[in-house]
Amino acid sequence: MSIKIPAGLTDLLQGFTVEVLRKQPVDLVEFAVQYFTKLRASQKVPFGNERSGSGAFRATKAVNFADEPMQTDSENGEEEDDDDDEEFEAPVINRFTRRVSVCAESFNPDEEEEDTEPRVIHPKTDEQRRRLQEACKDILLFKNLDQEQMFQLLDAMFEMLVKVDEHVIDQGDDGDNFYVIERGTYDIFVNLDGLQRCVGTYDNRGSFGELALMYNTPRAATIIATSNGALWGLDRATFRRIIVKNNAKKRRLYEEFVQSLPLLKSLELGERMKVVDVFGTKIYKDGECIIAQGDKADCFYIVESGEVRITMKHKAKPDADGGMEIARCSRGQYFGELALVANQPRAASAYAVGNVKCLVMDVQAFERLLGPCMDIMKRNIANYEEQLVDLFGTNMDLTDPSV
Ligand code: 1OR
Ligand code: 1OR
Repeated sequence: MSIKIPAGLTDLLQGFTVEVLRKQPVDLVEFAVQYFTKLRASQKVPFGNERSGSGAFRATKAVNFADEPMQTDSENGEEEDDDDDEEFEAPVINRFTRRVSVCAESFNPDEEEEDTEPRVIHPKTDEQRRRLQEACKDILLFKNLDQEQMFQLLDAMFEMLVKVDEHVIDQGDDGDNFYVIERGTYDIFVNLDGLQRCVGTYDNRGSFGELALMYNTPRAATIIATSNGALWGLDRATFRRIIVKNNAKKRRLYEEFVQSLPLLKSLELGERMKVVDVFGTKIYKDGECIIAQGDKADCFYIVESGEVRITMKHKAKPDADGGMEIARCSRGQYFGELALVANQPRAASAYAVGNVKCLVMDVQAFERLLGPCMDIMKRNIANYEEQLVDLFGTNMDLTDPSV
């Protein structure tokens, strides 16, 4: 049997290999995604195009040495957009370049193939369904789903009791389920330089286990129960059919907006798209409290539309009724970072002025994804401290919880 090697393939792979050898990336798949995304964006052929011509890369879908359908999802998901007008297409990552154990299924979030798949249904009592709905009501990944998608998710979820010290997830394993916490506390451990470090906790709320399912990667952290607890599991196939498909839509909707955000300018395109994957949108009515001063913090906010009023009660001005207005945030601006960065209660309150829509991210995603944006945030926090002196005539440290 003879296999035709598409024109340009050797040069393409050679260029990529040289970059890998030069840069020695830790995460090869992520590096490949970034590399080929940039290559496509640049719309030019950097390797030996005088021989192969720019049209050569059209043939990349032929890099299929097997009869099975190709895996096209990736951390960046750009392949999900079928853009035939491109000069050349981003090469499809074939199954020989990926971890075999985690890419058994082929899935294109934009195809309607899910309707032929059998639905997973775990029957539940009314009481279980009520508890499940309560546990899911603040799950950010579920915020942008329509009613039918939500029904299907709830049908597919199953209850799991966990015992203290139980490993719900082990770093490096393949991803089987996504988990929503009904109750219990859980530690997050990550292997950093060969040492297991506790990098965070879940306290009776939230969810985990989405990354391995979204990106076909090994589990990125170990999750251990620190109390007896209860979780709701969602199988990988249903998660991908509903959430990953919805994320492809979210990326298209929000790509332009996240590109325009000054806060995210230190992130690569792929990293910005991961931000889109994990945020949920929340809508607030006029006057609604989004953040209350003194509360424990677990989310970060970016205003998509409307205006947010920030107010502060300060012991230097105890008579200011309901707090003094200290700032306003509008489209593209962020708030709620201070408590997460300084690990302290909310320093101020935030209220909707008219109808407001925010992109909301949980603290774990904030820490995992927004590290490169920390300089901008810290500069802003230093600014708050200066303003504090002007407004309240005090040089009190804003990170002091007694303020
Ligand atoms: P997963 O499918 O990879 C482990 O399985 C889960 O732990 C992961 O999805 C997330 O849902 C959750 N880095 C990676 N995964 C994390 C992190 C995290 N936190 C929670 N998970 N970091 C900690 C941020 C507080 C970054 C550590 C360097
Ligand atoms: P947070 O997590 O503490 C309240 O929740 C948020 O209000 C806070 O993060 C900031 O994102 C936002 N001082 C403190 N927080 C402020 C301020 C501010 N402005 C907005 N926030 N100052 C206003 C400076 C123009 C200084 C205080 C007088």
